[in-house]
Amino acid sequence: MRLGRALPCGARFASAAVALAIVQMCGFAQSSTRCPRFPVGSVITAPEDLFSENGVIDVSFTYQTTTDQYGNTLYCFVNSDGAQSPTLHIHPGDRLRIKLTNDVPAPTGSSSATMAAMPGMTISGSPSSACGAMTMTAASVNIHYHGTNTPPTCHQDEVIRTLINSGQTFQYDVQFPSDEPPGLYWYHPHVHGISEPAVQGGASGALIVEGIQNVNPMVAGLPQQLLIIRDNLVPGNPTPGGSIPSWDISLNYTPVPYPAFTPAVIQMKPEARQLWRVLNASADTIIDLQLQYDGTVQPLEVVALDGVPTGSQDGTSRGNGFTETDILLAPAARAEFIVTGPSSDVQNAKLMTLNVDTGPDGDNDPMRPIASIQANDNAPEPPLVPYVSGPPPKERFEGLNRERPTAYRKLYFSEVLSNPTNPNSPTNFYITVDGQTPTLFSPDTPPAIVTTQGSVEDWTIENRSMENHEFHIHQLHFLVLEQNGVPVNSGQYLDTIQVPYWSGTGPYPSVKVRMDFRGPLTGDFVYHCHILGHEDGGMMAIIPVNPPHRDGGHN
Ligand SMILES: [Cu+2]
Repeated sequence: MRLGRALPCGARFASAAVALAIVQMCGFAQSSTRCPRFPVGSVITAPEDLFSENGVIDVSFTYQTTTDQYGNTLYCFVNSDGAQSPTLHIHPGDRLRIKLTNDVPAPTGSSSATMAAMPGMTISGSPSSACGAMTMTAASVNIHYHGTNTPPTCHQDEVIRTLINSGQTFQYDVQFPSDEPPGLYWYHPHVHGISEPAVQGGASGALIVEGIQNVNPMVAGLPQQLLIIRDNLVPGNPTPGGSIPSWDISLNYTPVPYPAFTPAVIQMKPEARQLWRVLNASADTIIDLQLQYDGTVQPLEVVALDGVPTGSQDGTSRGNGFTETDILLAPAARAEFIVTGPSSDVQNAKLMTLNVDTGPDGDNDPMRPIASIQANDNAPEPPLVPYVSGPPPKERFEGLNRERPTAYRKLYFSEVLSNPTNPNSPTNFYITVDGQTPTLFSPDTPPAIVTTQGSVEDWTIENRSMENHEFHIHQLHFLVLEQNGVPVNSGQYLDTIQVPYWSGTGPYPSVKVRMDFRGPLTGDFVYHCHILGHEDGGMMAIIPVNPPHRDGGHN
């Protein structure tokens, strides 16, 4: 259910209170040079690549905003040489230093006071518990390093208490572990209540942990294309249904808008083999990728999902690929796969998303093209994946499948109208431990689950609502054990997984996953639905992971 409201400045929010605060601040300075987007039908280009040197990436970002010609609010991260959303190439063990300055204008009028009055919008307790600013505004920002196994501490991957307000500068210094699986990750704002408009505005970029060729050598030396799908409001805000999507999508900032859905263009040398690294950086849109040449479905040789090389965690440290004809990508999910480009004879080669059945209360994510692929002898050669440079790295999740769980838990997604007698009232979204009372997210709510570093926990997550939800937890990847009670033997680790909608009768759809708290990280991990409208609407919670000496037993 998406009962957000269309606002004059183009934003849409699940929470009426947030909408009220935002509507009072519409009127950002407009500039055509900020957050530029490519014309419809453009040949895509890759973002700028930044590489670590001597184990460090040191970059300055400004967070900017503008309004596009359709009235939609755009956001972007821009580095000091003017590049938008550069791709950050990290080696395991590196440090990522981002000096982030918030150049989004301060909200005007009383919106700051309005937000400060809302639950969860101020950092309670002493100033020492805050990280940056104490009070959230409609211009607040922070950065989440999605999928990375980095610490949830201030100045690293902390999203609950980190607020960087208009005019403020904040130094990130994120330490990547030496056993981070090599693959595709990403960064995006994560301020609860306004994460959906920030991500739909386009403030997101890719993080690549280097070294996939040492795990899955089949990709060594292949040209690689980075493909980033984002979503945004449909201009004019037509009622979704049929071919009218709930959200438009874009590819590498080239819009693919309703109603014509003119695709972006990918140029390739004829029949070239390439590694496609696809990030669904949508806030809300579920994608089901398929590649078709003149109507014939093409094989996709999957080599990594959510940054973890496929087949790499079975004790051999060697990955292997498998072939799919379509790949479901939840918002935030990544898939890396090998494709063979069309020959010159192919008339109509297209990358598309198939229709996704999100449930009776879900968004409309219809079938539509994303890109047309043009075979062209003169197509520029994308950068190559490096050649194999060493043995596969140590497995991060070694032996997890053989561990005996220290706890079994059941959680569920649910949602209700905030005013059950008014179908147009905003929806309250919950993620709840079975047996407890559903509660909207607040950083000050006592946690429903506390655990201890070293634990291994099996969580069953049910969907008791009539739309899909996408479970995500920070700081770790989980092993997928079961879907709807049926064992999954892929041995795959993910950081985001879809739990399909409940039809209204019969058992609740579910997934069972194994959580690995054996790593060195402690602190407050958060878990939530990665449909960001749902997260902003309350579907998030904290699990404190305590060091063993503070809590001798498992909880
Ligand atoms: Cu959801």
